[in-house]
Amino acid sequence: MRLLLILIIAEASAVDLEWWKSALIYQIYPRSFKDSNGDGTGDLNGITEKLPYLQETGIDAIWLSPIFLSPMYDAGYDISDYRQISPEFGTMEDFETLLAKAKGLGLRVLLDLVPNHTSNESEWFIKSKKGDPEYSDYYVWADGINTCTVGETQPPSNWLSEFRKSAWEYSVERGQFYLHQFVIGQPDLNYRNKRVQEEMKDVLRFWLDRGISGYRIDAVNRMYEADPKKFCGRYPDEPRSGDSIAVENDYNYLNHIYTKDQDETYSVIYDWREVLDEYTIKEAEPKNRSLHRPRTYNEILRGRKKERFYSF
Ligand SMILES: [Ca+2]
Ligand SMILES: [Ca+2]
Repeated sequence: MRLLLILIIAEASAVDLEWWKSALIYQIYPRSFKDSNGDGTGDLNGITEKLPYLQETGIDAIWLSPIFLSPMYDAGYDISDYRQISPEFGTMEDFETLLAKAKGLGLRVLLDLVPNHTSNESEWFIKSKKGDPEYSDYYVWADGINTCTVGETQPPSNWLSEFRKSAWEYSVERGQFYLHQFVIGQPDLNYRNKRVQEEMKDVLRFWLDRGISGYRIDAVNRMYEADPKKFCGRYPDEPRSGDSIAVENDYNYLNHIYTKDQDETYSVIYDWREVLDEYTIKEAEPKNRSLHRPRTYNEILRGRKKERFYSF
């Protein structure tokens, strides 16, 4: 199961700073929620139409499953541009209308952030595949392992995709393998590249600037993999899980000690917390500007400190 996380900004008054502690958050899957123009696909205007009804139900916020530009190989969790809305859902203007109406009704809007991977149709990935120096290191690329058989190259490690078989896909264009923890069309971003970290913080700000109240974050525990520098320059094989039901190539066949829950994830989450705090501080009264931060993300996961991160 993917580990999920929600980052939320606290807002103006002392009461509002605590809103997320007791908020009822309703998830909407836009494609099937409400089709406003009869083309068979749910859309933003359909959600906007239903906002008064949603308010009547007593919820405090809505969380929209991904609405971004995507070829939809994985229901929109394969994003080709984090800053654009998929035309099947509507336009930026439609989104701004939704936000304004929600605000008028006292409903907050959270968006789904999918930071682990983009779509392979992302401009970043297309440039990375070509070896563009600016984007070359945006994704997890690695050389294959040469075997005794002439011309045969094996993937860099035995890692498996969530959807079975190797998590590595060979790119003829680049002459290397790229990692995809999910489908082949979802190349994993490389968070060991500081530029990728900054890029994603800009994405966070892009939607916060438009007035959303926070993010639900998808597959956050897959953001980092083991650092090859600690393994003689190689990505280490994962051990067998011992799962008696799993067969070779099944995701559960291996124990994912090198592709999940890596400690480096916590520092990125703290960086994102700071981005959200920038917005909280902007909106808070001076008396509320002292914001408490939990000491470690580990503590939050253990439930010792349940501040502004939720995992479930
Ligand atoms: Ca529609
Ligand atoms: Ca990853």
